[in-house]
Amino acid sequence: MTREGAQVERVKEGAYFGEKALINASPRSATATADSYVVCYTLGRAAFNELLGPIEDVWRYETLRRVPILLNLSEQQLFQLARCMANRSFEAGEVVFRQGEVGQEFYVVEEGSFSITDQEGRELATCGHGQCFGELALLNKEARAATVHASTAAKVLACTRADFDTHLGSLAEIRNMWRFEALRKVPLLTALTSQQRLALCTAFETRKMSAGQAVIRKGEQGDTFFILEEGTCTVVGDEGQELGKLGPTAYFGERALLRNEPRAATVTAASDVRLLALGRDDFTRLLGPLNKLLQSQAAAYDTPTAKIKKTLTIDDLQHVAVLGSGAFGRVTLVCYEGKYYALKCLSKAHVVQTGLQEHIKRERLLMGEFDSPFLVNLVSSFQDSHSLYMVMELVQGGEFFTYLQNREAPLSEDEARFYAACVILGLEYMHDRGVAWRDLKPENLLIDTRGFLKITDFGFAKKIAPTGKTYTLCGTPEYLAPELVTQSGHNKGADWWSVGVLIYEMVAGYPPFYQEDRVAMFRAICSTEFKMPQNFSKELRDLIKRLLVRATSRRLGCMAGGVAEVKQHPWFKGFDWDALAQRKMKAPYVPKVTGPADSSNFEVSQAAQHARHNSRYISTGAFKDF
Ligand code: ISQ
Repeated sequence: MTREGAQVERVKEGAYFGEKALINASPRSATATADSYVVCYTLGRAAFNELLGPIEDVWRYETLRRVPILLNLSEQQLFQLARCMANRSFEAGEVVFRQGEVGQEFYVVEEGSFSITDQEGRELATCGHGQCFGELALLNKEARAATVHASTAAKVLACTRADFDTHLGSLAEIRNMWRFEALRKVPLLTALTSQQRLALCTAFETRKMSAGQAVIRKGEQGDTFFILEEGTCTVVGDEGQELGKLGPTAYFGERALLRNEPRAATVTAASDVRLLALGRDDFTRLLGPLNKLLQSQAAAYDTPTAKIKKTLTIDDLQHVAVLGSGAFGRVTLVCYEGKYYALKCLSKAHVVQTGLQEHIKRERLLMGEFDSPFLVNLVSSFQDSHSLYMVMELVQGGEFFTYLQNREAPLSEDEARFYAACVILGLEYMHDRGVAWRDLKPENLLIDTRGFLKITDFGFAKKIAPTGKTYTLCGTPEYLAPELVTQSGHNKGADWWSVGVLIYEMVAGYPPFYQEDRVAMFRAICSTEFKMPQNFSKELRDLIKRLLVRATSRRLGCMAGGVAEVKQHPWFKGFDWDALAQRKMKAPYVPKVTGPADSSNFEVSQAAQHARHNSRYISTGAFKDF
């Protein structure tokens, strides 16, 4: 497809085009030229209307069908909504509504993007195709909480409060539907059935708190369990020091309920927050099925991965063994108060020389926010005049890279599915928090003592607004997405490309675009078709074909269904995602670990490690000549 001679898109088998001119009754906005012999099916307006109804309604229905918060609506409700929604256009810069105004409409973005800002003009979020805004004022019968303006020329579908009520039932019901969707994202609740989650929606009460207010106080008797819906909270220690940050979907307060103990910590609102609160009776009644899980997680607070509260110095840690050394530091196994950890040590001089200050700062900040069984968690951090230190939970099974290298044959599809699923849950956790990882490769995956994978190394991870793009070149050549190679802007979608490369490599034994010559490899990533090995199943071929899609708008994981599109792909049919999330699954390989100080799975020659990391690592700004 070209516009004024420049290519705007390449359309392949299965794609459609030409709908815009039909919907808008406008001239064609681009020229479509066949690159090769092609066969197209065509449908005129009259036939379309006769068979499917007015194209405008069908088109709106198609947009609404992909809006996450409307996923629970029936087809009929969606069609009704599609019929009553009005098309609106906005010029770049035009304000849709301002903070404090009374809200009467909600909007679904069809084209372009919008910026959501606070009173001081700070951007809180952006909103693009398939996303919606303005619903909160309708749901909560409140004034608009922020100002929204179009950041590009944009089109939306708008729906009034009256239409909402008429076609979708009471707002209370919708609010629960919204909440039902939001609760799906809370990792703790993945084990609940939809029925149980629905019951929770009605039992939760919304509480709002202002920045600085204490939500729970250490020592108090606790009768409420909280899930953070919006904003951030800080866990505060005895001397007022920050022990951790909590973001949306984080929960707290369960320990006092489970153990009938006073609150173990103080949690204060770091920003204005909206919380879901559940009283003791409802907690026992509705979260009964999670009791075991909650008990074990509460117990886990006391295990080695619990944050170390004291500010450490290097002298507090006893050196045990070297686990690895990379381009800008080394990781050692250390002991502190009888427990074992991995210590990452980075030379300040080296960090400054290589200009990686920002990367390291970002890694430390993000790791401080993260807490997931599929990520290597940060326990403490400190610095001295020479070095920066990060104390992490110890993962003893070695690098996944070493495991793959030492095998005599590639993985079976069942084995690869397990490892891919661990990575997908780790990515889901990061993406839910607005973070793109951008450094997926087998070297950055560690095997824990039970055989599950954990993601490590967050130096390239970055917070990206949902529709935002970023342009830093980073990652490993074999795993680079084409939009990274061409530096045309990338977001979380680049991670889904890398998942495709990883799955391919696990089952084939080599990555899909591998070439000795790097420039040739980059060219291949951007332009060449790849071959699918004979032994790949039909489902695997389809999955890879959908992940290794050059256009991010059509790549699996990047569309409106998000990670669910990947998890629900036929290759994962029958895979028990809940069991994996709760780590109740048997791993295909369980490493040999003889005790808490055993470092033998990391015993790879140091020279080999150096060479490998150096060859795979690309620093910012390389390839200026490419
Ligand atoms: C072991 N455990 C946790 C993190 C690590 C990072 C690098 C190498 C080994 C590790």
